[in-house]
Amino acid sequence: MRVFVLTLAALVLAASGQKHECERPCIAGDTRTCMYEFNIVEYHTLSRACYDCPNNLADCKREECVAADGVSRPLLTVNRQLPGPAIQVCEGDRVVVDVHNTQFSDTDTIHWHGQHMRSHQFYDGVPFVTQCPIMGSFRYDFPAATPGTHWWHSHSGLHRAEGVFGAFVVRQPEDPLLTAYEIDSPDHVIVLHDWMHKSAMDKFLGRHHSLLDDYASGILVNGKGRNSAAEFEGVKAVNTPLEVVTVTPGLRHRVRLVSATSLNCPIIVSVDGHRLTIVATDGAEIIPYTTDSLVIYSGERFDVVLEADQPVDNYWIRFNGLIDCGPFESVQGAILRYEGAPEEVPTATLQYDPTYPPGTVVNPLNSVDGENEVTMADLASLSPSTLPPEVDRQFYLGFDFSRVNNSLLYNTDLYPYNGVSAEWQVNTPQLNELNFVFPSAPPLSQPEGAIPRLCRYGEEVSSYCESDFCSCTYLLEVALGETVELVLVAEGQIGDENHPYHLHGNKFHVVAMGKLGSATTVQEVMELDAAGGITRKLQDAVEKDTVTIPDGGFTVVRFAADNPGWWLMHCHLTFHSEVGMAALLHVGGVEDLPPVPTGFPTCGDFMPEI
Ligand SMILES: *[C@@H]1O[C@H](CO)[C@@H](O)[C@H](O)[C@H]1NC(C)=O
Ligand SMILES: [Cu+2]
Repeated sequence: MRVFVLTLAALVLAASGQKHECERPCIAGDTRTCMYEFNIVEYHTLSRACYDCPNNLADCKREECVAADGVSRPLLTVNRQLPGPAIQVCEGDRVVVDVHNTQFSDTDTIHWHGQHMRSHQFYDGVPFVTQCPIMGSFRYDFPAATPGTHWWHSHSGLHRAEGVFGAFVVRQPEDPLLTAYEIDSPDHVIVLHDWMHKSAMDKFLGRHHSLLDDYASGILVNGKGRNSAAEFEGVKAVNTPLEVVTVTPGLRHRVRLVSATSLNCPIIVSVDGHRLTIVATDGAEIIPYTTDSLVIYSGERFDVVLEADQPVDNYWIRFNGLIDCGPFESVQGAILRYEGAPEEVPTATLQYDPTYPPGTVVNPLNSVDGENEVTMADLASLSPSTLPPEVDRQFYLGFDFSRVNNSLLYNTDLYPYNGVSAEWQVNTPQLNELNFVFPSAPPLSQPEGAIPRLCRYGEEVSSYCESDFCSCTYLLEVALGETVELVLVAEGQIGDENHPYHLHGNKFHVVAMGKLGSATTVQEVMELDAAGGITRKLQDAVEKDTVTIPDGGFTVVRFAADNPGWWLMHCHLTFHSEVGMAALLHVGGVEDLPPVPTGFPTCGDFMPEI
């Protein structure tokens, strides 16, 4: 069995042309140093690299041609690719990525979403938290320690939304899921992205100054797809290439899904004529669960096994977007092509459908106990675990929009929130009624520097408020080794939005998920909890690093804070996290950390006395 798998994987590798030497079948004892060059470059879709694309489809597939969905727009890329280069390595490999920033005036950092950077805290890639933003070049150097399906992305401003992201897969020589599939091809990694037909900065500023919506114009699958918003835009969609996933009849294939969405675009994933067996999420194995569809939120990953047990043909893999992907009916298709099927598009129609396909749905949007609905708190981890009944520390974190005089948007003297008409009022995403501000120097690598606007969980913050708008570097402090529980509440007082929560440096167990109504408050959830109304799943709870919080409800997560450092936690929607729906988890002290690497760049304010 084992030999069979390796041979197949080797064949797949050979068939797909030039690959990085580290993209290989994993064998115990064979660990390597894997080097990558990431040039961050400002770029454009349909550039001269595309020659006569989209008129000539073959031209769209040329190297450095970013065809996307055939709409012309500026973007930011790594190596003129969308998505950027995939890193596919084996557990224990040393990953060295040289990031060269060639932007005219912007800086960058890259976060390795899913790697916990244990003993390599300095490479987590959060500007002003773990490092200074990169001006020139920076070498990331860390072991591929957490196996599974992960991804990397820019953590600076809106750069992820502009195109700086890619897959990061860590395979294992002894895969605990080995009996669940026959094929695990590097080509079966699917990175999903919501796509705008303007630069993300245009959209962000337009939205924040009430001049534009914040809706997506479509979904791309590994950077490919057709323009599903053409009708809304009054144009004719051009013919751009679709992603093709080729499968071998009769075999089971491990397909790795990554959501790199930036707006709030939960995506329903389903495959015509096939069910999906979920075997892992965010790199952690689960007891396989077979479903008809699943919903994937920004930052999440799902590994699914797809059995090619249907007649040889072409089938749609469907991606239907919700919330911000709803108004312009964002739908995308990839072709599931059986070997031997004609090189054609499936005959079934592909049109937007925001309802779940018949049968079960895993990870449904803003619902926890509907019929045929299975949440992350319902599934079970493949590796058994029993959590202690008590925790050392508990934090309540409320996510919501607030009607406040956010100083980025309003001027209390000239145009306060309540002084403009309703259509000019925009609400501010906040965490515990605060907006997170980054320190001016990274506390991890410059521990001697003070954090100017530091505020701690549970402490008075009024000194950081102007009018009704409060902003500070919000800190949750825990001692090394303490067990922590986070009660994440999506209050939902305004709108019907969920928030995908992401914690750096750790996985957590999803021990409860619930919904109180279309809106709730932290207070209400606390009372429910005090009355014994929130049962924790302490046995075999699924481990994740990104999880949705249902609107008007809560998600409870637990973990052992055994990784010292400064870890950002935030809503994974770019437009929310970038205005401060975030906080910092500080675990342990400076004595628990490795020494700052020699020559590590420094930064900070320059404000001499006068
Ligand atoms: C905003 O500022 C104005 C002017 O100071 C004040 O009247 C108002 O209460 C504040 N808050 C909101 C939500 O408008
Ligand atoms: Cu959010």
